[in-house]
Amino acid sequence: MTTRTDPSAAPQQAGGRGPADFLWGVATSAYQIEGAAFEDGRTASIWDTFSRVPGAVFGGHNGDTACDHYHRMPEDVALIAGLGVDSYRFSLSWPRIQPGGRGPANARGLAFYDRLVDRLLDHGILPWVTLYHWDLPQELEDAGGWPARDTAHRFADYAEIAMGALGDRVHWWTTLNEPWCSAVLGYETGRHAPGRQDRADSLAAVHHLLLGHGLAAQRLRACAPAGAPEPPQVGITLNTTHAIPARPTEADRAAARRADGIGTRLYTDPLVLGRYPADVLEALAAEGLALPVRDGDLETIAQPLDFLGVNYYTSQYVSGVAEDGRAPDGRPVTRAVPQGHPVTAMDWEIVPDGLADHLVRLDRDYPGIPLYVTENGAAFDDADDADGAVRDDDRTAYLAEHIAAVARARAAGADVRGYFAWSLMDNFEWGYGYEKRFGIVHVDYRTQRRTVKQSGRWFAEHVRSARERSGPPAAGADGPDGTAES
Ligand code: IFM
Repeated sequence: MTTRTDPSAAPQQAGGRGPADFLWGVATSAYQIEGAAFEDGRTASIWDTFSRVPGAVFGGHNGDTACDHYHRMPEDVALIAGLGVDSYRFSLSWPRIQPGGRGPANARGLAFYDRLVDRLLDHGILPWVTLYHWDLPQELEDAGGWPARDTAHRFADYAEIAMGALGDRVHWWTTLNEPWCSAVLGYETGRHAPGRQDRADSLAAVHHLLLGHGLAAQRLRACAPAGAPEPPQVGITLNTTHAIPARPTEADRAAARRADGIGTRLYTDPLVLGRYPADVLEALAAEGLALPVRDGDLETIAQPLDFLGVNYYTSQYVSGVAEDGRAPDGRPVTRAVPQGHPVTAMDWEIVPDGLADHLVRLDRDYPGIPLYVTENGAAFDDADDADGAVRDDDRTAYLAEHIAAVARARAAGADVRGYFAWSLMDNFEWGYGYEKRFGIVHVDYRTQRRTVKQSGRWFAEHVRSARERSGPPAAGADGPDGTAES
């Protein structure tokens, strides 16, 4: 499946200090950090529009300035270099590169990413590009958005522009980040941009996002510059659902299977196996819903994956029994039942074992595809002390426990090849605005001052010692204070 035979090759291309077989990184996305929303020819994305809808985003916040990364990029790359990680995963802003989502490239927008990639490489940091992290050009939404089939074709054109500009230096390409969020939060619940609420549109969006992935993957491979040292590594990042029966009953097991179907297999099956899961299609049909699949679409979607990116934050415990014991409309019940685990500031239960189990399960059900944890991290209500230092023991423990879970998955045989902390720095957390902080670097939004938190220092030290041990995370990963190395 993968064309990459020497896993250490890419980090070495980037500057020569990659671990033998494990990639450590930090991640961000364009709208969440860049700011400069209307500079150098960038046009509006659906998030520029949505964040101006009264009540849509906490405090009326928006990404106009965000972390001002567009202007502070050199300082931020130095920060990443200081953490000593191998790779930086960032996304490109489609409306910055191709204003309006169609037509020619915007040279000034591309120039920013050109400078970013060069600077990363100068520091020996591997650039890992995500093409789409939710900032659809508003004009494409006005023309129908992801529920419209044409958007998938526009996405492939944009992928070609990006590859043409950066493909001589960028080796790792993620097409989409978390299509579940784009489709479900964007078009069904309306909690994310563009804020629509229509289940049929949401399902059409699922299919067209996956089709867009397939078309873009084909285009990236077809358009890779002839002079590039190796074929590009092309994959996708999913926030698959790790569903666990709340109790060991048949009803709860069936509910977990349904949650897994709609949250995981609806994406992984077409991408890897070239078919949608029959049980999910049947359940949708029972509701009078269907995916708008045309002949040949599934072949397009199932392009070979060089890797699968997995974003993991929590697990979902589910019950198949309604709270009052009844299923009012006769439909099967799939009800989330929190188990009383400690939670993050997002109210997400902290379940590190879920990450280990989920990686093992993906590796078992979709063998032969290298897995990368492309996001993992936590929001907590940080308090800085008088010196501006942030002692985020909670986030540090969260990272340590989840990195240990990755080690357990590897020990159980799962082919996990990298871990990216979400996020490099505090940033615009979508509907929560700047209220929720996920960074391992603190951002003072009044001054734009960056301060590495305790979790960032711990992560840097963990990466350094893991590299000394030759790469993979240790089975008994070190404690949050970095003192208990195995
Ligand atoms: O901040 C987001 C990111 O953009 C996508 N994955 C989840 C993160 C935390 O909610």
